[in-house]
Amino acid sequence: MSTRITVDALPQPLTLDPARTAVVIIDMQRDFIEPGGFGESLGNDVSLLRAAIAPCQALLAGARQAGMLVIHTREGHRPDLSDAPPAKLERGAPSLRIGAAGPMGRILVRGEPGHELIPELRPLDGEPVIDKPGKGAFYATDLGAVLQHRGIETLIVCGVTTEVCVHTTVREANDRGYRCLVPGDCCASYFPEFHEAGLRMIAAQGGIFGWVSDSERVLAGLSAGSH
Ligand code: C5J
Repeated sequence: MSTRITVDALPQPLTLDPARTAVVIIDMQRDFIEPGGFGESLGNDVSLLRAAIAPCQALLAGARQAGMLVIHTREGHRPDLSDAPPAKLERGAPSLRIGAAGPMGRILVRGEPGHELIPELRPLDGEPVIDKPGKGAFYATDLGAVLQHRGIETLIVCGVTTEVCVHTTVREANDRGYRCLVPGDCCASYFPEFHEAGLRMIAAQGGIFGWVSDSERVLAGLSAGSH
C-alpha cells in the first residue's frame, strides 16, 4: 500500500507517492562548486553555488528517512575525451579547457578529484551515481532504465546549475512523462537572475515543465505523510 503526500508548490500543490519518487541531485561536483574547477575556469564566482548545499543536505536526510530513491549525477568525460563533442571542447574562452590539468586534476574528466561529488553531499552506499557526458541526465546514460526498473513516476530535481543541467534534465524528464518538482533553494546558479528566471519558466503557463517548491515544503509534506 502506498501513502501519497502533498507538497505545496507552484503553480499548484503536487501530490506524489514517495515510493515512486526519486530525488535526483544534479552535478554537485567539486568541478562546479570549488575553486580551481570547470566552473571557475569559465570565469564564474563558484561561491554562489554553495547556497544549495545545506538545503540539499536537509532534503536528502528527509528523503532517505522516507526510504525514497536518491540518485546523484556527475557531468564529465572519458580520459581520452572521446565522448566529448568538439563543439563542447572548443566553446568559449576558458582559462582552462575540458581535459586540461588544473588544481583539482584534469578539468571535467572522470576519475579526477574535481569530478568527484562534494564531500558534503557524498552518496550513501547503494545510491546510484549516473555519469553523464552532457547537460541532461538522460542523454547517453542509463538513468531512464534505473527509473523504470524502480517504478519511478515523479522526480525531485536539485543541484547545479539551475538554468543549465537542472533545466535540461527537467525538460528531458518532462518529455519522458515524469512529473518534476524543483525545490528552488536546493538549486543554484552562477547567475542569480538566471536561477530566478529558470524557476519561473518551470512553473509558468500552468507548470509547463513541472512544479517549483522548496526544501521546507517538501519536508513538511513528507512529515505530514508519516503520521
Ligand atoms: C554546466 C551544469 N553549467 N552542471 N553544467 O556546465 O550545469
